[in-house]
Amino acid sequence: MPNATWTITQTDFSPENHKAYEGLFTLGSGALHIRGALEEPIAAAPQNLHYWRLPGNVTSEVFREQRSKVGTFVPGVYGSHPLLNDELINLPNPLLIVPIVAGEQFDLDGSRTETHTRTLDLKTGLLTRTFTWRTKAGPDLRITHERFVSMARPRVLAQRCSIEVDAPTDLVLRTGIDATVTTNGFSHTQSVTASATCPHTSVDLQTDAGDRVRIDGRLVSPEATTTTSAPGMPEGGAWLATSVRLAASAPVVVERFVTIATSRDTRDRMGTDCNQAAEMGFDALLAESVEAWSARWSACDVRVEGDPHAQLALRTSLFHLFRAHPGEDDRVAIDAKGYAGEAYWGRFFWDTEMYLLPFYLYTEPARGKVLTDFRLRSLGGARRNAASLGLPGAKFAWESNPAGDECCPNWHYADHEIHISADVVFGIAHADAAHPGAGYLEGAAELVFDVARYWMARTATRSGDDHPSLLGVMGPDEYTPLEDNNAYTNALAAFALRTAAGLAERRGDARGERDAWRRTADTLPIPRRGALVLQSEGFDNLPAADFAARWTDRDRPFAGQVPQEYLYRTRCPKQADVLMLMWLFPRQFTLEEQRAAWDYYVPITTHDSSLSPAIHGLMACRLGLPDEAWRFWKQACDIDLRGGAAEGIHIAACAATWQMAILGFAGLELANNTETLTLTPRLPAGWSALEFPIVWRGSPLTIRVTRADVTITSRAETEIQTMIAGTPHTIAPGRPTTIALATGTSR
Ligand code: IFM
Repeated sequence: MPNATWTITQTDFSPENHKAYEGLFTLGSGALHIRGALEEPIAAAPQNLHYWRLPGNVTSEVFREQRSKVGTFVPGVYGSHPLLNDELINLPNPLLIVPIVAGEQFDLDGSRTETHTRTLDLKTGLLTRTFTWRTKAGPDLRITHERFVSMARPRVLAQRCSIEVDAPTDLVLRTGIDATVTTNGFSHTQSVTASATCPHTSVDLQTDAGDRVRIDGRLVSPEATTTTSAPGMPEGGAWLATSVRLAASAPVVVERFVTIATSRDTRDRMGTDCNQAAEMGFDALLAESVEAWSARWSACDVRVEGDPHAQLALRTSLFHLFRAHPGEDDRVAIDAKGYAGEAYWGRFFWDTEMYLLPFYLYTEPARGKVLTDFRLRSLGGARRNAASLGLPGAKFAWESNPAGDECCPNWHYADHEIHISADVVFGIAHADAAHPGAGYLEGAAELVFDVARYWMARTATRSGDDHPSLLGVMGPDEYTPLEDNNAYTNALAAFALRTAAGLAERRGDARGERDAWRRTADTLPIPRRGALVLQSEGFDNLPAADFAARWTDRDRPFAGQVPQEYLYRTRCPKQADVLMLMWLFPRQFTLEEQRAAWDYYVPITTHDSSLSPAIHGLMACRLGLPDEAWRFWKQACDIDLRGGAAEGIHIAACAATWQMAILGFAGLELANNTETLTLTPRLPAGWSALEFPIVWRGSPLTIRVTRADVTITSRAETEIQTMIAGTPHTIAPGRPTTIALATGTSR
């Protein structure tokens, strides 16, 4: 019986939900990601379609209706699309193991099956599929497929297929690599060579961006005849056909090992690992990979007692956060779909700093550093983006490719959603605060100064004003374009300017520039009406969107039910904007202001973005609104588990789920707001305990929060000062310290 808090099981196969499971069951290792497609093709869902995907409104984009979308992604391998700019390439599909009996090829749509089940074991990264195929020729085949992408050897995919029958049966297994897969309907293949020589298959391709990708497969199949030519072999790939005489109750087991190497790797890795993997075999590779997974789980697992669904939702998020991080490779970050789909073209957004980074900073700090190093590496692109607009300094891309170049094909986001440049600086400053002494800010001085120069050039003083403004911007609320003095953007830009000024001062740099940076930071306005912080100037003059009349189906995004034109001329924020600002800078706003913002923005916000509910949940925790916190947790925690993963994993929402548990329910304050480890627990009614490891300013700790107390076990070398539910405590290293929440006493 699988453990319900460690496994996701699918028994409900249907054309409607198949793509969502493909996304949810994506396996990966940081360096290779493979969607949870089936081992055999679905005839009704060809993967080689050519069509034009056009740049559309980002949220209400309607994706192509397709029963299945396979996906194989190697971070960093991008191609150039003539309309959409650079996109992550969906590489050839290496998964294929297709059973054929008496000429009938198994196809989940048309074949008769029984007890079809897939189970993803989150602890080990093993995906298992079992079913019985009732062939037209008569015999029933009991088939089990297992697969994993090795966390220990990140470019290795291992597969095992076991087949059992009750009566002797002749079976052909066609295995191989399909090199005809297109990305968003477009082929990025410049040239391709496919070859098969028993037991090897390989595809060697050159992308339109000049990268070389080599996929090698090796089959290990005892007691079988394998050939490279057999009737019906598909074109555009490398295939083997293995003929097996199945004897009753004597399962035949076939193993397959696939490696993917690219010209981004060092030369000696090209095409060598596959044989090594085959020599090790499935079980040994799995054992090694499970060990690597278990190290990740010990560093990060969050345990919820009293709520198995919340536990599963959190572990699902953690699973994808482990998988999606690129390891040591700082030439890339984590794309918006967590390398689990073609949506958002494999690009990097503000999601990196504001959603993903905190998780890594507080659990596996070296991985946090990879994300900030990525921005340092892509500074050249940010400078090109600024120069392309005739501006000095560095402007980070709203949708970045690995080189940092703006790839968003929609001008209103690309040119105007400029808060990203300040978000990048915020992320680096946050890392600096979370890991003092690690030199994050000093190491990023060039970046921080160039971003400040960009902000200085981007501000303007209107005639009649005595202060600078940021005009014509899009804040996090992407349904209100071209705002003047968006509060979030101004506050973040001011933060970036102050950070630059402080850094210049610490380095002893000349005064001129830094004084100007500070002056501008101090005079950029935050629009207000009484206690209410306005999203932007005149925001409250817009008419409210008529939700009652126009948002008839509350289960679908508002943007799918009204034209973009309506979104743009009414008040209906897509996501947290002012509340996001308040979440990040609690000390800049009084509780009265935060409450006024909550009362004003919550009723008009659509939460069309998956990035929205968790931030609202965090604010609800801070404002002491447990019912609201719970309502937003329910919206946020299982977006992909609930069927949302068809186009990829909402990886920022995965990280936001972690944030809601740790920063919301356990009430940990971010290190950029306090040097003292501060916890204000507010466990949901159904949770009896929440336990998690964190690294607090370099010190590894385990924190356990129950309804009655907080226990901190420190593995630090020195004492740690804490503030638990408003009472100060000193935590000594070594033994657990328990603080009673009612009395504030510790033992
Ligand atoms: O970065 C987000 C944005 O805030 C809302 N639309 C989707 C983007 C990618 O996740």
